[in-house]
Amino acid sequence: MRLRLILGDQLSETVSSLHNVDKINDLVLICEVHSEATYVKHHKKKIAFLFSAMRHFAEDLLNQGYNVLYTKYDDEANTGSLLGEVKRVLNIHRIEKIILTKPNEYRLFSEILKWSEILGFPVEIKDDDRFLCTTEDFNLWAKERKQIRMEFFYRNMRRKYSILMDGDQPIDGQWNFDNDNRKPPKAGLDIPQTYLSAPDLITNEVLKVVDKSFPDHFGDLYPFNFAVTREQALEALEEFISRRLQNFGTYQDAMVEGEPWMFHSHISFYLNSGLLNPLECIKQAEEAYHRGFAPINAVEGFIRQILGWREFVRGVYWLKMPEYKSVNYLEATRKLPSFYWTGETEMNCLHQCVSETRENAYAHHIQRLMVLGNFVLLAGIHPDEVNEWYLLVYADAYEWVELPNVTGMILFADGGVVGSKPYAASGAYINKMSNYCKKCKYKVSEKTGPDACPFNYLYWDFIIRNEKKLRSNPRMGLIYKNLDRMDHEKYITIKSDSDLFFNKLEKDEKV
Ligand code: FAD
Ligand code: DLZ
Ligand code: SF4
Repeated sequence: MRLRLILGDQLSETVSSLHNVDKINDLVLICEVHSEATYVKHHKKKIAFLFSAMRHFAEDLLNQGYNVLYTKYDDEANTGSLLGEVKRVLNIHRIEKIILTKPNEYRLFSEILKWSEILGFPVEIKDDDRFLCTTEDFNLWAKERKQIRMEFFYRNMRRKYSILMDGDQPIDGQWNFDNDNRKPPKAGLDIPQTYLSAPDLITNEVLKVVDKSFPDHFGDLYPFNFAVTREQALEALEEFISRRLQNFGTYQDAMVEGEPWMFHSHISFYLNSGLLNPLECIKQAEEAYHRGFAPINAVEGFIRQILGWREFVRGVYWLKMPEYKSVNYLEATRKLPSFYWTGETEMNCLHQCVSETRENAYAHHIQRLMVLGNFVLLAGIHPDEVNEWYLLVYADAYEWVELPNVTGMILFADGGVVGSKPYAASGAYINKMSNYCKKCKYKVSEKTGPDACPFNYLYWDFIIRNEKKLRSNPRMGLIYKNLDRMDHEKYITIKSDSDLFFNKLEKDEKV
């Protein structure tokens, strides 16, 4: 009898830990445990989503004749840790071997590597083949290059999987159609509602447990409408393809007050937990293009996120860990302001994005990157503080995907592994891509002074503060030329406005 342990983000029947399973004799173990639910104080919706999806997945396996052992969070005998639960099974059943798929976080992977010695038992860790690029292939690809760039990795992946290809050339003659994408929102945009699923009995039971057991965790638990089964996740994907994909590219970077979902797919929760697999999402989008249902700029843009970015950041994570967790290239030191938890700030863009994050355990990419991310970059918040926040507030967050996006993409703390330059921007970018500034106390058109948009002076303060590290970056040359041309008085005002702002942050005064 072999014990097949399945983790909360491994909810795929095709997961490698179930390969060659003997349904009658093998035992499948799935457990809700305190250690995984609290290694950071995950958003309540994230815990509810995973517990409910785990329970539904276990039920599905049971119905198919698997031998499933399931530990509920509030079971009296629950030891609270994965190792404790495995020990409990070993004490009762005659197990020859433990089999599991490699955890997607270094933290848990390194713990489990010790299990065999602790337990005196064989533990087989299989690769996670739900990804489209193995870590070995990624490492080989990276080793051959002085600099790794997503765009070239993505082209290889397009070729490898023959996605949107015409022989060995990209369909429609281009790899990338971003020139047609990323338009500002226009008034009166008709944005479809995201997929909503009504909680069933299992989900309602989970919601009660989460409500009772995690009162001090961030976020609103209700309303809860996530998909929690593979069938529902497939419906969510189908809804995206039929209702939002057409506009995905055009409005990929647009932000509208009160519209948290825009034309994005909202499938990251399902992809990262295993309810959906990446290739089926890519194929469905590709098929929509071939049917003439969605334009190439939308389909290519969407596919690039999954075949390109998602696989790329996972590759970077395993290539660079564990050192990657402690890099701080720009030597940022500040604490995360309290308004990242409360939403209480006069800066309307941040108020909107934090509030939506609290309500939905979701924010779309450009909110994460250019509002929430831009601010922590410009303000010089320490990477540990920022990483912890991003890891706990989003229902799709696991370190393998969160860390490279935060440390690499938004903070430039890796000195240029993920991105070639920091994504720093002034208020003008947010004003162009959203309607947030219209209702803001600050004036985006003012560069300095008490009414000026803080992003405007903080942007230059960031450029000045990090001159030693960034001036030699060829992609920053123009910006430093502009700094050289800046008149002295403006330079001094930028510094004093920024100091004033940072003083307020330090004293936790409302900004
Ligand atoms: P869509 O915009 O519809 O994109 C489709 C899919 O592409 C996503 O579901 C996701 O699987 C993939 N994708 C898109 N961009 C990225 C990216 N940069 N990296 C990896 N995959 C990507 N994504 C997570 O899944 N988990 C995280 O913890 C996470 N943290 C992030 C932190 C920051 C600071 C930033 C800038 C981005 C982060 N992302 C993360 C990437 C991206 O923002 C989310 O994947 C996306 O917003 C999820 O919403 P969606 O499913 O509607 O995505
Ligand atoms: C995120 C999470 C949570 C909240 N709870 C559990 C759990 O109770 N049991 C479990 O097996 N997994 C859980 N997970 C997912 C794990 O944290 C995830 O498998 C690792 O972080 C590796 O990615
Ligand atoms: Fe954000 Fe500045 Fe616009 Fe206010 S004015 S919403 S702070 S970008």
